[in-house]
Amino acid sequence: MSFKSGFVAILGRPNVGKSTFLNHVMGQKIAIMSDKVQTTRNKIMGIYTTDQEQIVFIDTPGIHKPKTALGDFMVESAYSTLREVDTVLFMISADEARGKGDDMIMERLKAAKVPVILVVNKIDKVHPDQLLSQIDDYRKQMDFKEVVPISALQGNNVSHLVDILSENLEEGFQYFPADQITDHPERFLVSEMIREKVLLLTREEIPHSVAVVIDSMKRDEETDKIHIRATIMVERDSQKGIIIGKGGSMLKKIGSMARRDIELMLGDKVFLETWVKVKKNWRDKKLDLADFGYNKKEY
Ligand SMILES: Nc1nc2c(ncn2[C@@H]2O[C@H](COP(=O)(O)OP(=O)(O)OP(=O)(O)O)[C@@H](O)[C@H]2O)c(=O)[nH]1
Ligand SMILES: [Mg+2]
Repeated sequence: MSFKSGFVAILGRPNVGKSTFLNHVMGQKIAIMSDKVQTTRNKIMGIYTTDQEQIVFIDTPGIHKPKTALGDFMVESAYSTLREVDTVLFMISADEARGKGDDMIMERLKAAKVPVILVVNKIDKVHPDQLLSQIDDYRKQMDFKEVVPISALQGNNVSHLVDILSENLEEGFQYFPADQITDHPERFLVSEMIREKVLLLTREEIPHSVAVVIDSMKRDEETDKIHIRATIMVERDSQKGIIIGKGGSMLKKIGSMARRDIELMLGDKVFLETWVKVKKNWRDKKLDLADFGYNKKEY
């Protein structure tokens, strides 16, 4: 049998569960997840390979009305996938009614003329009757190739969705080696895991104001551990105080939680050192954005 492959983008509003879905399919954490909106900031590939096929999933930042240059970057990078993929998974949340944001996304999807599968996620949160009326409502808005209800968190119907994608793949190359799971370097995943812990442990504007930069990452021959130095960037002095916490307690917590995840990912012992720095309004400064990995060249 010949090899099949294809590119699939996962698009939708923030917080609907796009990254949770990607991680479930991949069986490991590639994209960080949180209960805050706008968690994902870059396109992230999850490369799913079997003997007969390769599906390249592209997780994207949640589409929202941008208020900063970072927001512009995020939304544009999400939409840029429309030029690169064979199929779009348009993900919505079963417990949220259709809103203006969803309508706007559907307008863009219609214009892109790419096959779209409506994925209704978080079905564990609603009664089946509510699900049916929501699907009815969406079907009236545009023509979907398929409609698939899932729970990315519990895994319900996720493999069925992957089967549907498999059936629709065309003959094609194996674009990436079978053991490659993502397009980002380890350093990116490490910085994201640190940012995930900040998202988990802080509230309000802090999650949005934080970027993480890896200053260095190398094996220390003496201790035989990977020594990582990372800087957590914030936008204001007050935020720096919160991230450091009383007597450094918050930073310690962020560091030890992140270290555990990083060790799991790298399969190695890690020594993680973190600093906190203020970069005023970095989310609106093009140069800072590029420095922190939010570079237009990325899409
Ligand atoms: N109950 C329930 N919660 C879910 C499900 N899928 C995701 N979640 C939760 O929804 C929240 C958002 O998940 P993410 O995967 O970060 O969402 P996202 O769409 O990638 O969000 P952005 O990156 O901000 O666009 C997290 O708290 C998840 O645990 C699901 O199937 N059921
Ligand atoms: Mg995400």
